[in-house]
Amino acid sequence: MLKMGFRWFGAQDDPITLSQIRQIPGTTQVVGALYDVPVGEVWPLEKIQALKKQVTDASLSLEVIESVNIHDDIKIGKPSRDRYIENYQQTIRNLAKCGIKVICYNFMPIFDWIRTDLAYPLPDGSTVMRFEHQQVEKSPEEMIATVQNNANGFELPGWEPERLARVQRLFTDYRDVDAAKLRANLKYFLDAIIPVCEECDVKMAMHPDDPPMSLFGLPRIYKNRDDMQQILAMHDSPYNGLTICTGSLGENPANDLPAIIREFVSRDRVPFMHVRNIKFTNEQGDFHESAHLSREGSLDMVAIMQALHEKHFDGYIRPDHGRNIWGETGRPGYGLYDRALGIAYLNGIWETLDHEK
Ligand SMILES: [Mn+2]
Repeated sequence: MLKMGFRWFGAQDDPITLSQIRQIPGTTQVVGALYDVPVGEVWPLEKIQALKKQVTDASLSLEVIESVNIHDDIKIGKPSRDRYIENYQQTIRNLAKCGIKVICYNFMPIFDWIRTDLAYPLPDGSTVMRFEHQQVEKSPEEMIATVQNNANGFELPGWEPERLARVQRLFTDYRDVDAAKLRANLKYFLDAIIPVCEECDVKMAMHPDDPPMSLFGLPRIYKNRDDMQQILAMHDSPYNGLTICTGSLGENPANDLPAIIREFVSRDRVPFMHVRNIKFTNEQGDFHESAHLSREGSLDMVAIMQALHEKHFDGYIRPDHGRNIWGETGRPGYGLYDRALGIAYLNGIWETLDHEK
């Protein structure tokens, strides 16, 4: 059985309710987070307990957190990082007390993920997020302005306005951080937190860089199979794990997703999967997101699920960004309907694979 989950942004910020999530067939997990704790501060136990209670009162489980974001000082390697790492350790302990098993995080400088259009219309009238290489040739500020004007009034995860206001200063801070330095800073972080994870039985699951390529001169260190190997080797423990996001890694057509899944799932280092499709629109690798169904995009979703099935994947999984459809005015990529359709589809593939066995 897949431990199927649905990302939820909390009662304050998400127009989708827990009772709606509860009604999606085969969905038992909520993938949640606290959104009102500033990056770098300790997540208070009472607040996590309150979130946990909301979710369990709705007959759902909360075992995966996405994300506990990492303060830029840790990624840059400033002396102040030690204080933020101590806070992170305490957050892990507090989450463990509430039964959290997996923490998804990313190690991307400045930008959490980048799209150049958040509501690109498809011929069927739905809207999706899109990425055009030409757009990122602009200045970061111009790109941010484009993206924010198009977010339907929602604040996007990792794109907090107060953080983006400091974007110019962040670029200066990251000036001397190349890929080698960023890797060294990740290792420093992992060496400090993985022993706490082992003690608390909480697995870390790093999310790939999205898109998996360097933009605006910023380094990217989780782009492909070799990067994954390096991250795992930095601190060899089953608690130092990876999120495989088929959309993010799939944005580079050179990434062989079924092979990557087979390799790292059989090593038991993939506690969390994000499964979504994307569609390439030209030779330059511009793409837009799509419905999960294989023929709506460029990825072979059956081959992806087959690889997971073959390696007896028993971790947590969720559909990822969907289209905005049926008149829903939700957060770009995170509407109810298309992600629910995604779950039905992924569960259908899985059930078929179970039967064939
Ligand atoms: Mn993802």
